[in-house]
Amino acid sequence: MALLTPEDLENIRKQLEKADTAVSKVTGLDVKGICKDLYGTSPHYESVGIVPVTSGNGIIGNFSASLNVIADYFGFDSFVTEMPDVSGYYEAVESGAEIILMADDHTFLAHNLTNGKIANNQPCTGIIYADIASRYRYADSKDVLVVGLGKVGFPGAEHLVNKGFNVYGCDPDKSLMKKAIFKLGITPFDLKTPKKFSMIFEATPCANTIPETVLAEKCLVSTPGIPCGLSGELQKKYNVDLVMEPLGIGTASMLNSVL
Ligand code: NAD
Ligand code: 2YG
Ligand code: MG
Repeated sequence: MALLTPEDLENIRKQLEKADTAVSKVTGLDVKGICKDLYGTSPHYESVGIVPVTSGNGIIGNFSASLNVIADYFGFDSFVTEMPDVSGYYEAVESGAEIILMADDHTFLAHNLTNGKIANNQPCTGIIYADIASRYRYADSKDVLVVGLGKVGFPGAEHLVNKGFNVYGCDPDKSLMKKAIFKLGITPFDLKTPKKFSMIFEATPCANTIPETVLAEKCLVSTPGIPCGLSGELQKKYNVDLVMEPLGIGTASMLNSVL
């Protein structure tokens, strides 16, 4: 799995504000409003304990500090423990955390200790970015393209199917394609087909995954993928509205889903 870098997370508050403004502009709701609609929840300063984790590739600079900024931005009352790992977990619980937020190289979770609910970042990220795509104000049909059907993309595609959209999907991984076709009923899409979309949800770890042929003039690309799958050149040429941000939107989705 591609891991975040400290550089990805520089000025996270600014990145988040910019993305939140973009979400409001293209959907009419900010990220908080979308979470409320998705999960029926609103934060009321619940205490969130953020535990740094040293296993595997270890601590990512700016990761815990960014989660602290993000949780506060969305209306939680968060803190980062001084100790990492098991000692940090103990410290968080002893300090009154209601929700634990922590990640190793494979799993980034939110666990609400008061109601037992637990969330995984990948599906929560897929669901909220797909939801944002589906709310595009200037959409000209119910067709939505999903590029990448992995751990983030698949649950996003599932969410779009459940919402009644016509979901077209692609992934070079044949077994994932099969699963999406048979379990979700998506329409397989070859990126070389000249069909234009006004809503695109992209969830791959690759650059330049979105070719010119699928971009309608004035469309939305909603993508958690790092690096961005849409080139700056194509964004300009097709007047594309872009929602992308490295950590905050997915974290908001996780935290709200466990309230
Ligand atoms: P994954 O490896 O499970 O899935 C990625 C999928 O993309 C794979 O199935 C792969 O075959 C497919 N893919 C690669 N190139 C493609 C192409 N050209 N066209 C179509 N499909 C292609 O990864 P994941 O866990 O789903 O994560 C996807 C991306 O989202 C990563 O960059 C990850 O770092 C990022 N992510 C971001 C956030 C956030 O908050 N912004 C949160 C979680 C994950
Ligand atoms: O506590 C720490 O600093 C580290 N153990 C955090 C490790 C996080 C690893 N995960 C990732 O980099 C991401 N792929 C998942 C985070 C979701 C936002 N992109
Ligand atoms: Mg995010």
